[in-house]
Amino acid sequence: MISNQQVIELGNALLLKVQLPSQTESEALHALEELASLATTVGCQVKDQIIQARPQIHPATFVGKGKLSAIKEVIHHFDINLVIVDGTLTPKQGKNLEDSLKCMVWDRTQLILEIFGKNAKTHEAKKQIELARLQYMLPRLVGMWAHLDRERGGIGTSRGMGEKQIETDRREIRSRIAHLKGTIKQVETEREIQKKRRDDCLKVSLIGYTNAGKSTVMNALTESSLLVEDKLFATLDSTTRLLDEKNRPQILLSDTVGFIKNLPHELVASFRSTLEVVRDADLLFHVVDISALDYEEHIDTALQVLDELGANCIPRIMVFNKIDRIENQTQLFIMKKQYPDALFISAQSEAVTKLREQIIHFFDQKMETVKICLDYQHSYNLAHIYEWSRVDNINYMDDGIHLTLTASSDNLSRLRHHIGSSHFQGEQIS
Ligand SMILES: Nc1nc2c(ncn2[C@@H]2O[C@H](COP(=O)(O)OP(=O)(O)OP(=O)(O)O)[C@@H](O)[C@H]2O)c(=O)[nH]1
Ligand SMILES: [Mg+2]
Repeated sequence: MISNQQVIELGNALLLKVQLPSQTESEALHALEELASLATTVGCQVKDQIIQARPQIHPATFVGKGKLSAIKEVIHHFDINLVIVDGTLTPKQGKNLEDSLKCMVWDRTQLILEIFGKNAKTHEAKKQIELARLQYMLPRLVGMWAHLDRERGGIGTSRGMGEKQIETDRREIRSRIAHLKGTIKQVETEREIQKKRRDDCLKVSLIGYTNAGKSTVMNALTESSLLVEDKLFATLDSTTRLLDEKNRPQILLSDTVGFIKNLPHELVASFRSTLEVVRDADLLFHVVDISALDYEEHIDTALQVLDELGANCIPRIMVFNKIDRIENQTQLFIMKKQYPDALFISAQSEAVTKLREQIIHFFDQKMETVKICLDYQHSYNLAHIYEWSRVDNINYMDDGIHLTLTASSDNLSRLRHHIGSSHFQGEQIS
């Protein structure tokens, strides 16, 4: 029923951009570079790109009408199958462009949705993408079925087949959307239960622009083998692993979906639950690809997304990655001055393990060390003590078990509540 779910042969692509007066030429070129990376990720071969400087987006055809014939020539010359527009097309613009260019036209949103669709691995991610796609498609059905009416004598003469088909599709899509929302809600509830189980642990999330190297860092720190690719949106699900077997309380590290500027709002909504792990973190590692030309824009985008997620108050450590790609040592020196608290690493080198020490150090600073005396009657509480704190010293004396332990203030409150504050000797060591 839905043409968008068919496997589409993606061949030669042409990129199209309108440069508005608010944008410089180099900004426009950067935006097209990113669009080209997205297009390559989805499997297209980018043959050419066209930038048109205009005071505003044309309401009917996105680019100026006069530009269409030049675009048609390029389509013909390079045998283009797909035109990709940098921006969001209204349903009307999309339809008009396809009609005029006689070629498939996508906007940036559809391109990103396509990548997400290709890369989704888990059941949950697949449902989230399907939901985002259907929401995107709902107002665009008119364009998809118009050919049925054209074939049967044109729109407007009578209620055509296409129009009826649209109504059927709309109904089906709406009911599918409702079903998907229900399924996703259920997964969220399950996640909520898991979250409660993890409340005893300290949580660190790796966040940052897509392709910054988050999964590479995750693999190095947790000896995992998550997919790492020089492509955008290799990761679509959050993965959580134990950082260090021995550390108490336990520290969990999560890898998350990468951010991108102007993330389609359909996807922001769908991925809100996947990104819950970010909102729930005690510490964020903000990974930045230092070799990206527009890394500052990447930083801003990440900060905006954190803001939208309500995660901007969580302590954050900047991690500038891929320093092996920086030849100009002066640039590195200046950046270190500019970001004195940041870490500069190459996730592909051994030195990445220093991040683990940084994480442990960060939490250690927030820990308190206390002494307690547990009488033998209450020794069954030792299991909780070992689970929620780090036992620095333990002595079995005549009057009970003397312990020196270090834990976060949350876990200490929990222990006080659990085993009774009378066991705490009141002496706080640090
Ligand atoms: N030269 C260099 N390449 C790196 C480094 N870290 C990661 N990469 C490469 O950068 C690309 C992206 O790495 P990933 O770890 O997949 O990046 P990510 O942030 O998880 O990306 P998404 O999941 O797609 O958002 C891969 O080709 C990595 O091999 C590094 O320190 N130096
Ligand atoms: Mg990744």
